[in-house]
Amino acid sequence: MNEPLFNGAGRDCGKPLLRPGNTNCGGCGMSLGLQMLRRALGNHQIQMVIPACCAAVAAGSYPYSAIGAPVVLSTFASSAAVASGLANVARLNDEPTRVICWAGDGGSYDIGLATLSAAAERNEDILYICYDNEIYGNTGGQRSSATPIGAVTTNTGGGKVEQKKDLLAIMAAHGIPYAATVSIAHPDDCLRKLRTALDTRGFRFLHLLAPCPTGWKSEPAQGVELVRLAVQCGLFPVVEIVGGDQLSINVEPDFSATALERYLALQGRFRKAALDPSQLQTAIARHWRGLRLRAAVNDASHATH
Ligand SMILES: Cc1ncc(C[n+]2csc(CCOP(=O)(O)OP(=O)(O)O)c2C)c(N)n1
Ligand code: SF4
Repeated sequence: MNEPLFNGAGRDCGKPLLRPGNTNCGGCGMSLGLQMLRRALGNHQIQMVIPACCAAVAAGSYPYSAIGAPVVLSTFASSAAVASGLANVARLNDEPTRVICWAGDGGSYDIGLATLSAAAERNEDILYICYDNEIYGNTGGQRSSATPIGAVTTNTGGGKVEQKKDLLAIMAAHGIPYAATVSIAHPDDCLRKLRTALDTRGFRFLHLLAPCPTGWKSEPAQGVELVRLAVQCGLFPVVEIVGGDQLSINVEPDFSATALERYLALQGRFRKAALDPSQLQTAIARHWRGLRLRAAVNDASHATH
C-alpha cells in the first residue's frame, strides 16, 4: 500500500476528491468547489486540513472518509497552525506535497482568524481555501461575519444588520503572494486560479462563494446560477491580488439591478426580511470604488515599468 491516497495524474486523474455517498446536501456549492479543486490538482500530491464544518463531516473518520485525500481534522482555532506544521514537515523532508486548508466562513472569518492571520504573516507554504456559504451551516445556519446584510439566519430573525466582512482585503493586507476570489459559475477563471494557487509557493488565499441550498433556502439546482447573478450584479467581485497590492479585475459585472433582484428573489433567506435592495447597491458601489482605485494603481505601475 505505498500508493498515495490521492495523487492526481495529468489534469484530471478521474479519482474523486469528494466521493459518492458523502454527507453533503444535494446542490451544495462546497461539493462543486471540491470537484473544481480535483480538476485543478494535476500531478500535485496534497494533504488537507479541515476544521469543524460541513466538509469535516464529509471527511468522517478514517477509513470511511468521503474525501479522497489524506485529511487532518482540526479545531477551528488551530487549522492554519496545523497546516503550517504539515507544510514545514513536507519542506524538511523535501516532499512536494501541497498542504491545503479547506475551511468554512465561520472557521475563517471568525473563529480561526487568529491563526489564519498568523500563518499568512509568516508566509507559510499553505493554500488556504475558504468556502463561504455565508453561515455556520453545520450547526443549523447561524450568522457569521460573512453573512450579507439582510439575510435571515437562525439567529438573525429579522435579517442581519451588519455588512459582510471583506476577508479578501484583510488577507491581501498581509502582503501574501496570492489572494483571489473564485466563482464556480466561471470555470475557466476558477481553474486557472486554483492552478496558480497550487503552483505558487508561500501563503495563498482563495475565497470561494459556496451556495448552500439548506441555509439559503434556495433550489439545489440553482447554485451556479446564484453565483453567476452575484458576479453579474457586483455583489461577488471576481478579482485576484498578487503580492498584496497588484489587483486585477477578472470578470466585469454589469451591475444590473435585475440580476440583484433575481439573486435576492431566488433565496428564502432574503424573502423573509424586509431588505431594501438599495442598501446592498450602496455597499456594492462603495466596494467597487475601492477595487477600481486599487486596479488603477496596478495598471499605472505596469505602465511606468
Ligand atoms: C470552538 C468551537 N466553537 C463552536 C463549535 C461548533 N461548530 C462546529 S461546526 C460549526 C459551524 C462552522 O461553520 P463554517 O465554518 O461556516 O462551516 P460550515 O458548517 O458552514 O460548513 C460550529 C459553530 C466548535 N466545533 N468549536
Ligand atoms: S448545510 Fe450547506 S454547506 Fe453544509 S453540506 Fe448542506 S448545502 Fe453544503
